[in-house]
Amino acid sequence: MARSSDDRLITVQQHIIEQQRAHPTATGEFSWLLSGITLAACIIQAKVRRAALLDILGGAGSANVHGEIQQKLDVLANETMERCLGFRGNVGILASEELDEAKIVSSPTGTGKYVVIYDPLDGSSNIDVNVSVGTIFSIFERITSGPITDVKRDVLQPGTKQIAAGYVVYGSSTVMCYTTGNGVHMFTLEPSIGSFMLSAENVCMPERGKTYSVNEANADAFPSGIQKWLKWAKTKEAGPYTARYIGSLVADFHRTLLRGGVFLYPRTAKDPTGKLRLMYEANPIAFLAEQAGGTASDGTQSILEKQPESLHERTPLIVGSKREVEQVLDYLKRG
Ligand code: P6P
Repeated sequence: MARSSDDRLITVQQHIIEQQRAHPTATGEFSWLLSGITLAACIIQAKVRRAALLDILGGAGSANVHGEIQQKLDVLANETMERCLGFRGNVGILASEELDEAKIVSSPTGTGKYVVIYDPLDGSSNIDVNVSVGTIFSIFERITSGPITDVKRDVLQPGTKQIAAGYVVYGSSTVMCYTTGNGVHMFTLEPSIGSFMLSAENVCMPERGKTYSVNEANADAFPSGIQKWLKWAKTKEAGPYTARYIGSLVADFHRTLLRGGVFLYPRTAKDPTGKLRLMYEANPIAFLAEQAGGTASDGTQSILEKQPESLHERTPLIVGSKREVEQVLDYLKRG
């Protein structure tokens, strides 16, 4: 994994502009959009870090579209993302885990060409026990032009059409990881100046790992191929693997991206189509995984190839090093 040299103090904004140069057709307005996300991340992390002191832990007394109790920080993070992205002028549609429907962003300069779909604070149920949480985002260009009349057409695009994706993990440090289809790059927040500084460029996921990450409490409902792979992974012949499961997608994937191995959230008795959402969890994670040399599947097809039917649809997710994911898929094929 290439690392930035100490003498190259590069902020995420500088890096995005450099990335734009690699895309001759791109305009600076994409950098302007991504800087809205970094601003939101700075605001959210400041609240997450002091949550217990601000009386913003716990439930907000409301439920989201999935019937899940919204944490106060879910609502705050969602409002922050809307405020930071809604006035950039080039965002036409915002869609969030916390909003029932996608939202058309009206702007004085007409209708923005970008669609931003995000989970403002994934893993929020872990906040009260100080476990890492994260913000996940996926960016598309609208298919239609001019006034927005067909939101579904602009939003429900397959993951292969993403022009950028990333996450911010609020962990022992705050790290932003993004791709525009030209490699995966990581930036660590320097709190003293409020800037995300380049900390890892062109991140490559190891070909294989020694860790699997799954909530084995649900194992009885897993497809038999996955149960058999997990049984094999515990054998001496396999290595054996070690198990790591944080229960926060961004944290579990961040480790998988850096160390290799496989993260699995298969269908379960409670979530027969999988728990994780395609548009703002699986798709951005899959884009990053593939850009880093890994891969992501729902067990039968590539995550990025899936044609979404609805904004909040769920999917099984198997993501990580090529070797492990392909092995799991092979076990699934054999049943
Ligand atoms: P479980 C968090 O609630 C989340 O959506 C993901 O961040 C995480 O990977 C998953 O759910 C954990 O689910 O059922 O293992 O608690």
